[in-house]
Amino acid sequence: MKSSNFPIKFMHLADLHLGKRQYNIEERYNDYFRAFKWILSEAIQQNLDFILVSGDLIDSDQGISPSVLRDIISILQTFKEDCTTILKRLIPIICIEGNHEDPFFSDHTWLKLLADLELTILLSGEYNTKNNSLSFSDYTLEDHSGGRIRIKNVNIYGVSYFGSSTPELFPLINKEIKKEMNQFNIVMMHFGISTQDKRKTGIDISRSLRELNKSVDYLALGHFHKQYVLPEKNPWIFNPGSLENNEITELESDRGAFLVEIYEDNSFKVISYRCQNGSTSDPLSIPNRMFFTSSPIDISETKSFQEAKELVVDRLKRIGLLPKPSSPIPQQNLDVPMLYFTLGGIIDYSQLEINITALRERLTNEFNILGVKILNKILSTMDEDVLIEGDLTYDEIEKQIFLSIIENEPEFKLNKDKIFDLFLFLKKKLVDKPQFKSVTSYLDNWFDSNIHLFSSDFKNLENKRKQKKKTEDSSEKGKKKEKRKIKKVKKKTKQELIAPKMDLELELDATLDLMDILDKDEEEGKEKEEEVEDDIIDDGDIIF
Ligand SMILES: [Mn+2]
Repeated sequence: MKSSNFPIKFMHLADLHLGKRQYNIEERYNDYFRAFKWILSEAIQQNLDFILVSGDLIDSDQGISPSVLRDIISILQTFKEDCTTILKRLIPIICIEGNHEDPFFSDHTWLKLLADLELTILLSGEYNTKNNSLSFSDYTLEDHSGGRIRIKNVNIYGVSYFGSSTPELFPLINKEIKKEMNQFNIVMMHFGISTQDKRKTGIDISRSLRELNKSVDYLALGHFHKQYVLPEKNPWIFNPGSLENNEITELESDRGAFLVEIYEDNSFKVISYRCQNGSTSDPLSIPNRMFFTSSPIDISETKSFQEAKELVVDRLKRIGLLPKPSSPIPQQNLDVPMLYFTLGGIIDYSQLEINITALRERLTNEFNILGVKILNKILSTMDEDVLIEGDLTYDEIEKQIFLSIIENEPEFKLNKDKIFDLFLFLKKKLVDKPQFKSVTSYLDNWFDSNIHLFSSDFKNLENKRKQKKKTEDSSEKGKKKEKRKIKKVKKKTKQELIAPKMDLELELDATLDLMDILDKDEEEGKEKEEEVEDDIIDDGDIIF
């Protein structure tokens, strides 16, 4: 081996969530692409050998539109062209599927499409249900699939998202991957380590996970949106964190990317890049959109909402939010901040006077901001049935409401945790762009595998429903009937194709997916949360 091969250099990224349009603001959509672009130009400057993306390259949870796909293709295409012009070679972008790429619900994902277009390489070790094994075939350009690729002295293995069944894979990976002389083994996976984020469901560091280190030099993780490296001594587990801020809590922790150099003796060095709140010229900082936050603003003392608006403006001025300049600063400038705060207090006038839209307009006119997200937690002495006690978060309120519905149903009450998870899942799948097909098949499968939880009365009901569905299907006449038959056959074939993955999914409590809903941006898209919160306060009632 020529020594000029070393060091081998790569960058490890995860959770880019391209396509996300946070708070439904156009420039926030662009921000995720901007962060990726920054990385790609750094990749060329650093003369990398390859780039790893450990899941959630695309935020396709609710499906993506043609224009999002066009933008993703375009950024990858441009990168390819730039590499060819500047480096006279390509820097492969190696991906795995994360939970946001929805590998469970389709047999052809957006990532697979990008791989087919040879814009990325998609690795996925194949899980075999029959003999409970995981195999890594070499990636081929003929069918753009495989579980393993070799670049110089590095073997890269990819495993797509497996939710809470992930620990079952560790022994299987251990069996498959061998440590060979002068070879560096990387495994890409999409899961979080439980100790690293208390708000999310993670995987414990078990003995079988630790054993991986015998054959794996670098475990390239994604999923949790914060940066961490484990263990402290001789680390081999790496999670770079998200590349842009996906939710307000992400401001609390480091996020970014890793630059890794592998040397001839198989030792390696990791350099950490950190995302910055606003523009920066630090070479190891990735510029992100500036977020300007304030501690909760209490309007208890105000006599009208008009007065409250002025109090808010005054308060924000005092804590340093810049007024609108005479000549506007372009919104592409990352220092034009996104404003985020909670409005609280107990007012003596009616909730009906509260007009968040008017307040938002007032602030947008007054200050140099990209947009504003206001959490409305105002209570009024005029409204009698105040539902909210104490300082509950949106998630807690949602949980209370779901549980109160569930506890009203004796059948559900016995298994309220499972039903609660199901509710969250359904909510996630039904808001924004409902995916009815996947919801119905998920529900059918859910009941099939959870029917033991219910009483015999309920089982009978469910059987009757299925019978009815069958009879309805068979009573359809002529062409319709034929069409349906064909559809059913197609569906069945499709189900068989995705069956192994579905089986795994169904065994788990779906918590990993569900946690994502809880953490999902409250205002994403159509400011649902605000409406919901307003509903609670206005009517003491809420309907999803
Ligand atoms: Mn993610």
